[in-house]
This record gives sequence, structure tokens and C-alpha cells, in this order.
Amino acid sequence: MVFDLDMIQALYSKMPSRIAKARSIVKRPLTLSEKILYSHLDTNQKPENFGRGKSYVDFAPDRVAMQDATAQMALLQFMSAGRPKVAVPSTVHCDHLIVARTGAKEDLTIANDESREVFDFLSSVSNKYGLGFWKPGAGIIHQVVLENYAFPGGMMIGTDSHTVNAGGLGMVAIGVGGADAVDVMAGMAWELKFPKLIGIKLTGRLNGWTSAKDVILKVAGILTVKGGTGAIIEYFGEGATSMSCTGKGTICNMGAEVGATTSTFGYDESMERYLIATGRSEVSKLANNIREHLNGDPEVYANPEKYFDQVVEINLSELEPHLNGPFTPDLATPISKMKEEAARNGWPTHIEVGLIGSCTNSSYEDISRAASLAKQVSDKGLKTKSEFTITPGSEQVRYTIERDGFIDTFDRIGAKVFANACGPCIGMWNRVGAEKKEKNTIVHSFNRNFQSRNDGNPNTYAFVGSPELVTALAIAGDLTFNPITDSLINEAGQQVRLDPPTGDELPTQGFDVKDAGFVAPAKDGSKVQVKVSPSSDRLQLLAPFKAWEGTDLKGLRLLIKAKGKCTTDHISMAGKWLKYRGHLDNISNNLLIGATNFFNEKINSVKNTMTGQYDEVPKVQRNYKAQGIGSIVVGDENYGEGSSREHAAMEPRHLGVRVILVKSFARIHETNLKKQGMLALTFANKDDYNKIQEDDKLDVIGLTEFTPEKPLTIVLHHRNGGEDSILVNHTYNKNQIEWFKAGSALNLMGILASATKSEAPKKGMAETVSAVVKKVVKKILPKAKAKPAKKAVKKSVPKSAKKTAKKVVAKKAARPAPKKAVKKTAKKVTAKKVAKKKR
Ligand code: MIC
Ligand code: SF4
Repeated sequence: MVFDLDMIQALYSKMPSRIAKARSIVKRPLTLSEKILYSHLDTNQKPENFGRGKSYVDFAPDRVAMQDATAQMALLQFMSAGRPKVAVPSTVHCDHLIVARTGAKEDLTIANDESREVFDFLSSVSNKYGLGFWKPGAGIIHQVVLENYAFPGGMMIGTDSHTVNAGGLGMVAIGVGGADAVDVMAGMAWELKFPKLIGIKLTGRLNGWTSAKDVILKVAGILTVKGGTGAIIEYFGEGATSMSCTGKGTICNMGAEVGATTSTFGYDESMERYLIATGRSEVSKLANNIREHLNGDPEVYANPEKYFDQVVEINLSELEPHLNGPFTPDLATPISKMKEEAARNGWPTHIEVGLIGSCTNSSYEDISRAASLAKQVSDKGLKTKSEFTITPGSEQVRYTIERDGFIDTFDRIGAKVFANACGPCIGMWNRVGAEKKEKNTIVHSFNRNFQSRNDGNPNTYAFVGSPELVTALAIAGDLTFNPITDSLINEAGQQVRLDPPTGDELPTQGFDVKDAGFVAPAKDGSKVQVKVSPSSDRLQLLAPFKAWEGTDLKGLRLLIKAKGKCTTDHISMAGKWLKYRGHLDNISNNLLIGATNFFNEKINSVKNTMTGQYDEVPKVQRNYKAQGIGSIVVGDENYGEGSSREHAAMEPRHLGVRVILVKSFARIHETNLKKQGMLALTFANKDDYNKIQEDDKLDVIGLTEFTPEKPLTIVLHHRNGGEDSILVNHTYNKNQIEWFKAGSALNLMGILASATKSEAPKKGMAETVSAVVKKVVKKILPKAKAKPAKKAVKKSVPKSAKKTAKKVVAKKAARPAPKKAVKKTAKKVTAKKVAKKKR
């Protein structure tokens, strides 16, 4: 079955002219990334030579994907947007909420029981609002998207940072928070700072023990976890075209680990082969017709330095297998250096468990190559020294590898096959003995290895490698084993070598599956009931966050000054907490419980500056909240790295934290904070981090003149009576400042949309917009401080709110509008806008 072919066809028919126009505007050849971006400008976005890393641009993505753990919040927000149906093809995938315990069948039954309420909620919302629903067990979002929805030249957003996986099929696919997904599903433009471009030229060819995973492990070592921030990575060269489409997916997937906005590859024969093998030859035929538009211009690849902001070259013929870790995905060690690095750093070398699969590495090619090694265990009289597990990425892959005998091969080395789900990758792993917190080593083919992520044990040293290397290391049971040069002693006491892995890019007998796990939505979902029980501890309807009070923020307490790495796993842990992803108040009890307090170097122990006592972070914050006292969180570099989970922004917002002040932010987290009405600020001078003291009271000054590119000031009142005043930067544009003032992006959207809807049928454009603006001003003004606030807000709201209001109305003209009356008004708005410009 090919999904949404009409949409792909419509895009492809417009791409050539849009690209030609873009080329004439920027007056030079174009990279693939630019071609895709310029082909997806929102109808109201004027094309121009956008400043990379500077211009905020409105895009119209083709589709949206969400996984169960983030979809709950996204859909709860979407429900309050008041739309009858999603405006673009969208899907929900149940993959994160399945705990890996004994094996696929049993684990799935338990998950269906334990999370029934959430799965029922997601399926009924999908049914009602027109989203495709993939049942628990169908597979991991990114694998399912690659197999069914990704297409060359498309643009997609997804509420998961590894949405970028679809770059393997030539998409620009970007991970976002749920509030961004709501914008797109509601038919509004989606805003992104025009990315910088990093070109990675791949020469040579993968061979022997080296696989696509090693490319991205190497790239992570070069760029580090921050190096791709704000950039699209575009791969090209003979090395790119010679590797499989799923291998490209792996590379793009882990681009999230270098902070890249996304990664992509040009359309080539490997993609054509993959499209055909996954039943989408119609898509490949369409893509073949516009092949040159689905690749960067030849001049770009001939002289990449001229067109990219940064160029990296990697020779695949010389690339060594790598292992990255522990605790961070960018600590890259070539396998030949592992012996000395492990000794130097004191890493435990006995491997307890080898885990393959996940959204990153569970293609047919990956599994067949790993199986070729597992097969050698009995052939060569070996015994596997470590435990071994497999989490297939989709039911289609699982069914096919079972048919082709690979599961049997793994069975023979004692492997456990977990459900087609995230499982151990995200702490949904009931690992026996993890609670003892013993120092131990595991190796896996996933993408992240932050502390505590896989099994909740902070002393688990997790290393990331290719499925082939992970299998070889699990057989050897030794982190320092280099399969290229080292031998193993078999059961008969003989020295044997493992032959390099071999496998098939795609199944020679084709893919097969009995029940892929897809449920199509009702044609007319208006009668479908969505139930959220008020007494549920898993789901909670959202109440709007309070609007800004219209004044500077005074007397904030320091909740925590986080030291070192503070990823979204530290801010809002996954694992057992995943079950509260649809219940904001309950999940807020994990706020920052993984972060290290700078002052006592302890995890989840901060000073309540009202009482002087140390307590858990969420408890202290709830105490401040109960007393109506705002607080501030201070952090280090790349704060919020990792996941797209907006809970990491909503929890502090819900509990009354007002400001997150850090040395630097990860992209998705910064946007999530802005969307939820928080102040996301960075030190103008990073050394000022050192001026923050544990008992400080802090004031944020300059909010009544909150303007793009104008720094704010924070005054630190120290306990000893001293004071420091520091400058802090922000990246809010006008529209984003309105989110802050309204209390959140959703507040603003709700107000604008409902006002527009109720006014639209009766009045003409000018009246409608001003009515909307009036309502915005009225609704976002706090009652208590009506006077001073009114003045401040009134001054700054009308212009940009007016702009947003226009966008909301005008967008309805571009996307199918629910009611005729609205459509009519929308046309008027657009017409009037054009007329105004001409004057
Ligand atoms: C992850 O890999 O960390 C996750 C779990 O898939 C997250 C999404 C989430 O937190 O739900 C991600 O990568 O965005
Ligand atoms: Fe799931 Fe892990 Fe992939 Fe995230 S990275 S989507 S948790 S398999």
C-alpha cells in the first residue's frame, strides 16, 4: 500500500519551478537541502536569500509523525486547538511504552494491559482527527516511517529527535516538540531558523567489518554533541551512493547525536531499490522523473567548500569500526585503540550484554550481517560469552528475518528477541540486577548512551557500535576484542578468527508481513468520543499556563545550578517515568532528578533557600510554587541535548520555574521552552555562570521592552548583601515574544483561532483581525495587575499578534478549510493583504 501518493505527486509537480525560482533568487547553484527547504516554504513566506543561521522562515511540511510517549502531550494540545481534522497526513506509533522483560510476545501482552488507557486514548484521538495509527508491536516510529512514508525531497516533522532517520530516503525530516507538531497539524506554518549547511563528502567504499554506523560514529567524534547545532548535514560522494538506503538511515538517525537539525542524502539507486522493495515503485517512478531536483547541483558537489559552511571528508575505504562511549555518543574510539583507552580510563572490559536493533540499526541488512556472525559461533565451536538481545525495528523486518531463518540463528546463541519497540534503548528494560547499581559494561547498536539511560543504573558503561561489532563483542565477551586482528579460543581450545560479516541489503525473496499493525482512521471522525478520566493517573487534560504578568520578574529563587551534561534524560527521565507522559502533574515529579547540583555535586539534592534544608528537586520546586515564588534553573553547555520531549520544558513551567539560564541550548529544547512560555536565556559572558551563588535571589530586568536581539539583564542579590548584574541573551523573534506574553504558543493560537472563527463569518477582514487582536490583548492580560500590565502588553502585542492573526486566517486558504464561511473570509484576507502591499 502506498500512502499519500497524491500529496507526493503534487509536491513533485511543483518542485522544479520552485527550485528554479530559488536558484534565481540566491543566484548560485543549490545544495539538496536548500532545494527541499525552498520547495516547502509556507504560502505566506516570501522567498528570499535567507540568512543561514539567522532568518526565521515559515515552512509547510508535508507530514507529521508522533510516537506514543510524545504524542500524548502533542494530541492533548491539538485537542485544545479546536480543529476537526489534521491538516496534513499524520501518524501515531506505539513503540516507547513497551517494557522489555522476557520476550516479544509476553512483553507485548503486558504492555497492552498496563498501558491500555493510553493506547485507547491515542487510537481514539487518531480515529477522530484523521491520523494513521500504528498499534503496539507494529514497530519503532522511524523504521515504520522509512518503510512506509518517507520519500525523496519531502519535508516532515516528528515529535522525536530521531525523526531525522528519514533523511536516509532523501527527506528533510526534523525532530520537534509536540507544540510544533500541533502548529502543522492545525494547518499553520512551521517556523525554523534557516539552517547552516555542513557537507560531508564520502569517498571510497565500506568494506569488511566497517559499516554505515561507523561513518556516523566517526562524524560524532569529529563534530561532537554540539557540532551540528543549527545545521543540516548533507552527505554526498561515491561513498554515499555506494551504500544502502537503510545504512543512510542509520547515519541520518544518529545525526541527532551531533545536534544537527537533520541530515540528508541525494536520491540514488539504493533509494530506488528500497522504495521498490517496500512496495512503493510508484514513488520511485515519480522520483526518477525529477531526479536532478532530488540531488544537489553538480557544481555544489564539485566545489563543496564554496557552498557549505563546513566540509568534512571521510574515506570509507580507510574507515575503522568504532565504539563510542561511555556516557556520551561522541567519545569515539576506533576498535584498534580500545585496549589502551579502556585501560587508561578504567572502563570495565567484560561485556555483560550485547544489544542489537532499535530505530537506528535494525534493517534487514543489519540483521543479516549480524546473523552471519552468530552463525559462526556453532560453525567454529565457540560459545557466546555475553547475554545477547535483539529489538527489531518493525513487524515487517521481524516477520521477514524470522522467515529467512535469522531468528533461529540468534536463538542458537541464546539471544532474547524483544518486541518491535524501543525497549532497552529508552530504559524500558527490566534488567535483572540493575538495581544493585554495579559497575558494568554493555555494548549496543542504539544511538544514545547517556548515564542511566538503558537500565537506570548510573554505573552501566554503555558503548555504541554497529550491530556487527556488537555481535562480535558479545561473542567474545570482551570490550577490547578487535575482530580484525584478534583470535578467540573455542570450546576445543583452538584459536579461531571470526570472518568479516556478510549479508543482503534487501531480502532476496522480498519483505513479507502478516499484520503490519496499521489502523486507518474513520472517514468521518466527528462522532468518535475521546475519553480522559479525571481520576486517571496516566492522562490529564491540559489547563492553559498563566499569561505573563506584564512586569519584570523579581525575587526568583535558584532551583538548581546544574553542573556539566544536562540532557533531556537528566531533566525528565524516561524509563519508568514514561508512563506519566500524558499526565503533566505526575510526570513533573521527575523534574531534574538526574541533574548534578553544582554546589554539592549530588544528584537530586538541592537547597530549599526558604528553609535552608536540602531536598529532592521536584519537592523544593513544589514548595516554592505553593508559596507563589518563581524560580530559575541555571545550566551548562548544550542544555537539553538529546530528546524532543517537551515535558522537559512543560514540567518546569507547570511547577513555576520562570527562567532557564544556560551557557548554550540544544535546538529542540530551546524551542520547546519558548513554545511553553518560558524564558530561555543564555549568558552573554559564559564566565558569569560562576557568579551564580546557591542562595541568590534573582531579578530579570527588561521584560517590558522585550525585543528581538536586545539582551536582558539579570541582577543577582547575594546572601552577603552583594550584587552582580549580568547581561543575558535570547533568540526570541517577535512572534515568539508573543508566546511568552500569552503564556504559551498554544494560548496564543487558541485565542486567535477561536476569535477568528467566531468573527469570521460575520465580518470582513479588517474587522476580523482587529477583533482578534482586541481579544488577544484582553485575554492575555492578567486581571489583578490590569493597569500597568495593560499598558505594557498593549504596546507590544498588537503588531505581531496582528501578523499571527493574519497568518492563522490566511493559512486556512492554503489548506482544506472546515467551513465554507471561513474559506470565504480567508480569501478576503489574502486578497486584502496583497492589495495593501501594492499600495
Ligand atoms: C529518545 O530516544 O530519547 C526518545 C525517547 O525517543 C526521545 C523522545 C521521547 O523522549 O519521548 C527522542 O529522541 O526525542
Ligand atoms: Fe526509540 Fe531509542 Fe529510537 Fe528513541 S532512539 S525512538 S527510544 S529506539
